[in-house]
Amino acid sequence: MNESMPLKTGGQILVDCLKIHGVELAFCVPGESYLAVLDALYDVREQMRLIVCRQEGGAAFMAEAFGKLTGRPGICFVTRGPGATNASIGVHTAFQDSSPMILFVGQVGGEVVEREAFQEIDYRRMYGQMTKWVAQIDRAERIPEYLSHAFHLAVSGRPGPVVLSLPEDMLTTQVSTLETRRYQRVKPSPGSRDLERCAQILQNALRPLVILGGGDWTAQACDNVRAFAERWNLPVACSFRRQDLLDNRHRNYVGEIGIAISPELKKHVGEADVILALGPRLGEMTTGGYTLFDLPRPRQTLVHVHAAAEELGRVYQAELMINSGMEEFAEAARGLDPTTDFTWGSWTQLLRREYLLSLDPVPMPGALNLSEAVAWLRSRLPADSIVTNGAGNFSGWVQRFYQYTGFRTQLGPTNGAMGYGVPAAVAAKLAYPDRTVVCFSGDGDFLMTGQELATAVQFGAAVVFLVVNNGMYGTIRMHQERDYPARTYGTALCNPDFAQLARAYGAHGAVVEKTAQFAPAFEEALASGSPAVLELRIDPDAITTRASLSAIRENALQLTRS
Ligand SMILES: Cc1ncc(C[n+]2csc(CCOP(=O)(O)OP(=O)(O)O)c2C)c(N)n1
Ligand SMILES: [Mg+2]
Repeated sequence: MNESMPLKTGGQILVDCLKIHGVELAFCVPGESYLAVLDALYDVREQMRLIVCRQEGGAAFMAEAFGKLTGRPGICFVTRGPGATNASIGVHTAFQDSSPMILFVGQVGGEVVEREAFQEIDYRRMYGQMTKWVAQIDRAERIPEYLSHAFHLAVSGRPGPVVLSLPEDMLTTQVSTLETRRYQRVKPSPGSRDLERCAQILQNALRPLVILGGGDWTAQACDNVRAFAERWNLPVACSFRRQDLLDNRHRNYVGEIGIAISPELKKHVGEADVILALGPRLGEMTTGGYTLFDLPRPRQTLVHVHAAAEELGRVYQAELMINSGMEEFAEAARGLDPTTDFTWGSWTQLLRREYLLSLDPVPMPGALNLSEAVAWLRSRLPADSIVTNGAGNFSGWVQRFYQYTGFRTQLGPTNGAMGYGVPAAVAAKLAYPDRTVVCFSGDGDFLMTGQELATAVQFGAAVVFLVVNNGMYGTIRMHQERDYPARTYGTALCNPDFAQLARAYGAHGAVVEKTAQFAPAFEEALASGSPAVLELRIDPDAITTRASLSAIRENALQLTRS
């Protein structure tokens, strides 16, 4: 039964609602526009930890990473105009990565609204295309209703971000409200006829391939999919930066279908006769820029399962489309039994064998070989470690040579947002202090959010940050050499001394220049018990795991000559 509550400020009501919805951790950069919320957070400081960050981009990335990691909406508070614009990168990431998140933004009071008052922005227009919902709470007594809708929306269907704008006068008004209940996760389940069809399509397959992806997963769903893959002996690939949906050490895991898909796996995708896509949108990164599968009807029999009905049939017209939550589908799939023996045992084995071969370290220009360093980490890191990365070519080394060990051991931006790795790692360490957290950044990437090292030090988030330094925005340089060879421009970087920079923040810092130095330097970083930065100085020629920069340039020059 609803009960009327005593008089409280809008700020207090909002924080009461966060408590009811189970929020224990929130990220912010403060602003005078939401002082009333900060004041209410002061009262619950023992139950709800507030992490104060150095830039709203960092705070929003942390909230996104928390949402991605836990499946519960990551909470972020930022101030008006400049705060909101800084935070937008995290919101965009949550949108493209399908991560539940709620961003609260301060707003000018009703008495001055629409005058372009100080720092005023209409958030509905600003955030319209990168959120599931943007709204402004104009009446404090309706805060519980808005928050209930925000939490439900953030996790429903395809999870994603919600932005709620908080006019200053609304936050200080005293009102009484009705009680609210905690949100629930509500998802569609697959119908029995769909499941039968799915089993039938699989049963008739010669060379099936499963692709796991998207953002609606839980540990339980991953475990059920593992059992399903084992029962049917299916080869399982993961989409771009979703490599942790099946333990890569599992005999059915066969690699990543992302921008750096192995040439062998790419060939096998073309040879497959049935594709069972569980969760991915089948977006640009998972389809090699919409070239891996024929448009709009792939040659392969496509079964597409997605939590959002609106993603089904959007680009690819599947033979069978199933609108289901991943947990619901995975549980049902675990119960599917093959009726006769299937014939693709050697196909699964072949794909697995090729994946294992792709893990062997490769030669690399320079004295520090990243494939060797990552191969060492693979055997050194505890199985529940979380490995984060930002965007840039450096991420190719960890994504190829590391073996992610299961659900949410990887945090990477599928929208390619530079600067993601550092704040994501800080959020992961704060959410799971007992797990080892390692962050891979590039030199360009690190300095986009490196100021959150201060947050890591302030809140004791002992992450090991690896900065792969090649003195350039390497990815762009690579594209430059491909398209405009030998005309390097706007991509070179003059970097600080990263180890000294780390020490200035109060973190541990060291430089690694040779492969043999990596293991002892990593052990020392870990043993420091504090946030630690290892600058990994690599040869700029080592641009990808498969080609050198000079070879790319030479190739392009030859093409222009011929
Ligand atoms: C926020 C943001 N800005 C710009 C880009 C475009 N971009 C993609 S990769 C890249 C360079 C990355 O440089 P670095 O971190 O040094 O990694 P490297 O490619 O050198 O390994 C740039 C500028 C982006 N993806 N995200
Ligand atoms: Mg670089």
